[in-house]
Amino acid sequence: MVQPTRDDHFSFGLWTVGWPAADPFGTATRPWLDPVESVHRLSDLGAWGVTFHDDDLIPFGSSPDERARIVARFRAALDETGLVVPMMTTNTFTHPVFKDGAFTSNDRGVRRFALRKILRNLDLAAELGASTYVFWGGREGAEVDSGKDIRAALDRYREGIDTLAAYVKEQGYGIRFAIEPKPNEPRGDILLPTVGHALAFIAELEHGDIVGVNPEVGHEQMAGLNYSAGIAQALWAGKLFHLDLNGQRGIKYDQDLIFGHGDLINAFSLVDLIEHGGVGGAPAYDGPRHFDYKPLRTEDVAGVWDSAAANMRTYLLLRERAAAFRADPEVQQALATAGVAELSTPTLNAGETLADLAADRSAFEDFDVDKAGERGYGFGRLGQLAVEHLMGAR
Ligand code: 3MF
Ligand code: MG
Ligand code: MG
Ligand code: MG
Repeated sequence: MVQPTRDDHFSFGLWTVGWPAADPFGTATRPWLDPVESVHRLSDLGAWGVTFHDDDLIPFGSSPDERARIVARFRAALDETGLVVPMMTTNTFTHPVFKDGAFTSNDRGVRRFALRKILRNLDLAAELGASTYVFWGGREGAEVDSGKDIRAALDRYREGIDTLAAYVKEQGYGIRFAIEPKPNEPRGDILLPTVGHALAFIAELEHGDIVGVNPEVGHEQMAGLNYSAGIAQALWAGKLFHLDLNGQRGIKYDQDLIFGHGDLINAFSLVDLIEHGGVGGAPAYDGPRHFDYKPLRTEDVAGVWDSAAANMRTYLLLRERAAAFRADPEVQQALATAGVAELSTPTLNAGETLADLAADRSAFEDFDVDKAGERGYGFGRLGQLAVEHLMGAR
């Protein structure tokens, strides 16, 4: 039951297990990891997919010949293992050329170069069968308010995304875009800092129909927000195209811990939501369960694979715990006491007008506000039941 299988749709970024663990204060603690080895190891662990930035696979500046050779070798590993590439993305943050952004660099030449870099990788994404293309704009932002015209930056962001989305439609690639919000790091302030900002931006796009979000646990929590609530709003908007699972402990730098190694209660509610939040308790999200974490800098190569397995194991354990929570009659009783299902009933009756409501004495004149104000919702009891299931105490 806690053994991952392909049906679980677990995927990992090449940059996660492949992180050599250089940080702003120290050099790498682990050797370069061959992406082909990552494909084999992830497959052996029961993962289903692998994702990557162009430069994770093909070093920046490779010649066309080198690029073709690297891609052919990678593709052979995919064929051998059966691993799929559900998502791809572009590195528009490492090279110094992107230090002021890609879509939103003040330097127009940089913006044009970025479009070309993304375009080339989009063609590869289509070739490899990726269905989602992620945009994380880590350098799209500023530290000095007067140095960036935010409205012009958003115009250029929109221009970039719309231009590429139109291209994907013309080519018939069937790829959807997913914007990954993050409040800060590496820029002091990043554009589209939260799920809410990204959804508002998407509403302004010409080709917003194929653009959704890729929310990351740690990124929302860095902004002090509730990740599973953000995921619920993305689902409500029909925009949850992908997600990045990991762990974060509070409002600080982006920790990229193993999934669950942060706010475990929120990880539980997230798994409960995506596995049981659909109609009749069906999954609310059927896309990849994608991990964007970093093996701790203290780990050796064996620790890398232990931590990769840990992400999947934690997810599966939470899925088991969430199923037990849903099946528990006491939980069902607590949900009823809290009136959770009642919120799905529209506030007005079918066909009822505001005039009808105004004429309904039971809604106002005869409504017992004191009694309604005395009601206990029992949310605390419900929360405790969740914690007890999470702890394996029930
Ligand atoms: C940074 C991230 C990114 C994105 C990736 C897009 C390097 O905090 O989370 O990882 O996830 O660029 O998929
Ligand atoms: Mg991140
Ligand atoms: Mg992170
Ligand atoms: Mg991420």
